[in-house]
Amino acid sequence: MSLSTSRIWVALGSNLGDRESHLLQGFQNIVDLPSCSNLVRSSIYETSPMGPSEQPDYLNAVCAFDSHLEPLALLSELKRIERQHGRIQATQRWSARPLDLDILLYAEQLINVPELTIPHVGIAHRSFVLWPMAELDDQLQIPSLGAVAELMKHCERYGIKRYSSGAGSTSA
Ligand code: A4P
Ligand code: MG
Repeated sequence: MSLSTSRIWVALGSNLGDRESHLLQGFQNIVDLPSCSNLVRSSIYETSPMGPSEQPDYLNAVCAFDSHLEPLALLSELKRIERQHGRIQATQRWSARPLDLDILLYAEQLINVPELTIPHVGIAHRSFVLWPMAELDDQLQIPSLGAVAELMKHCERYGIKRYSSGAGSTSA
């Protein structure tokens, strides 16, 4: 029996240590998941911090891939990858971190359980998510929120600038 896959979008963020390496290795860690195919990734962008301002600037990017991992199983795999990158559970919300992995979209699903909200709650207000998503698919529609291109017109920019290109697929 073949398992059906879903198109999944994940955001990556880093503002501690070698930020670019955390993101590049993070893409590879996702490619290496038990079920992941057809991964495409955006360029890497630099943004000033949303939330507490006395922390380093972030590098941010997104990727999209196909997987048959269920949403909560995927979340637990992503948390495992965050820990591999030295992430410790911070007491302060939105504190600096070597690698943050957020599930942005899981196909067309709307999920609202204590551990997981999809689409991710921040999407509509974050340039560092919308810009890289639009780079990969400028026609993308976010379930219940609308077109990425439209959301980009109204969101806070956080001084976003492209840090490095290299959009494309990452091989296993
Ligand atoms: N959770 C619920 N929904 C999701 C989802 N869709 N994906 C739960 C991932 N996790 C989700 O997350 C806290 C809990 O959210 C998880 O245990 C999971 O069950 P966390 O990663 O442990 O903590 P966090 O990241 O500090 O909290 P939060 O509220 O998720 O923060 P965000 O939204 O990740 O924002 N500024 C810039 N420029 N760039 C950034 O990337 N990121 C943050 C953190 C703050 N400022 C930033 C950036
Ligand atoms: Mg997070």
